Amino acid sequence: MIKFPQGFLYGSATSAAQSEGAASLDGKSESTWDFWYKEDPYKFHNLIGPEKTTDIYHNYEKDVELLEKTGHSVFRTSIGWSRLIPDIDGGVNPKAVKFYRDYFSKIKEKNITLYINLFHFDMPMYLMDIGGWTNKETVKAYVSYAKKCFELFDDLVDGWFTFNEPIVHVQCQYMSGHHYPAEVNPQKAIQCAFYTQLASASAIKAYKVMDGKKKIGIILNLTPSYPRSDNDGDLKAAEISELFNTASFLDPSVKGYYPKELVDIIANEDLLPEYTDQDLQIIKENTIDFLGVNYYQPLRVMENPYLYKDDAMFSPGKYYMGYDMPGKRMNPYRGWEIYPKALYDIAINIRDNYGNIEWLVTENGMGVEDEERFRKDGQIQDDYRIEFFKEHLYWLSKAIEEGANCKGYQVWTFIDCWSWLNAYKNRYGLVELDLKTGERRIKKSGEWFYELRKNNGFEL
Ligand code: BGP
Repeated sequence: MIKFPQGFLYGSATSAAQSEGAASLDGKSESTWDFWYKEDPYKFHNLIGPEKTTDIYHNYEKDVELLEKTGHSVFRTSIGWSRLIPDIDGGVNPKAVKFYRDYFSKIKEKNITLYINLFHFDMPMYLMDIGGWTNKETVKAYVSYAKKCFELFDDLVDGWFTFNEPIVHVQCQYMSGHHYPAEVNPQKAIQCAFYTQLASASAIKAYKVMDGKKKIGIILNLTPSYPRSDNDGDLKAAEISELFNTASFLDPSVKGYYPKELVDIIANEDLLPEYTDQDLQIIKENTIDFLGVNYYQPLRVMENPYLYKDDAMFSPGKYYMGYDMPGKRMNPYRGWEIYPKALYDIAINIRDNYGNIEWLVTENGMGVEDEERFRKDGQIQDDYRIEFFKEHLYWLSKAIEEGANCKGYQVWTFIDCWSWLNAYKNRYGLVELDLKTGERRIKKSGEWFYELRKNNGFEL
């Protein structure tokens, strides 16, 4: 039997844009996703956009009952910035306040720990129009939005997160084309990363100035970089990949400063962002109280064996390349490697190199296509998902036994939700969503999760 410490939290996470629906109702203005879908619907799987998503907006009363039925003791969602503050003038939308207060109160009535995240990839379009995270004005707007959230909802919230996976909006907006404005521009990517970090630290500062008493942190997707071999070139590649993919947000968030080796690389490439000494001071003085870790897949890397043209556009690929390891275990639907032991490695890294700061798993899960084929007697028998959870929990429990300061485990996700460009292609939920009728049905994994929480552990 694998057991967890007393008080260990079990639950799931979602985000506003992926679960609420009602994207153009009750005063909400467009986010980048609403705008992009209107401009280019063919980018989205089966042409399904963010308008409806799971429609928690209209169903939250019943959905909160399902949180209880699937054993949740913790839940995380985000606030839709363009729902709460629909305009650049900064005025609050009273209908949004009512919705979030009702929704959050319902969760609290069930005695569920509630973590609220302020930014999960859904930038208001009125701020994207001025450059989004590449413009310092957005940092100012974000801090004023964060303060409003603290004033309006702090009494209902048990912990705050400033951002979800900030490296994703950096890479996807300005390197890979997966998020609007889908540019390839390394200078903007670096500026976007820096202003995002500054925004996070500034929101923490604002919360402390308001004498906020709850924990405040950031959620990072930690993807350990494993080298192809023990050869120097591969080891160096893994080290640099860690700097870009892990330390870039983890170090300033936990330690208050960027690793010198990373700054040197960026300076060498002549790509340092605009910053002031005061900005660095804010980052230094406002580190996080606790950390959220999203984990899905590891990175496998090798040295780049090719010559890099002197005038080639910068890309971290100059310093390391992805390594397609033969025989790796895959989730073929999402195209992600499954490697549960990485969760142990992450935990040990946090324990040994980041002061063993308090943290919890804020996302872990398996997206599978066409789950209909696993239906038996009306219920989706997602045994593969239960196995996936068990294996990750096994490695997590081992790390906790060895002193890791992990306080909980949240899966992605509660009810099948909309996944950015993949829309509803891969399903992750403990609860099935019937896209045609909107009906919700608990999957086998949802029942298993209830037992997991009840027993504070599981039979291997
Ligand atoms: C994380 C995001 C989530 C969620 C999840 C699954 O990176 O924080 O928003 O979408 O990944 O990924 P996907 O939806 O792309 O399959």
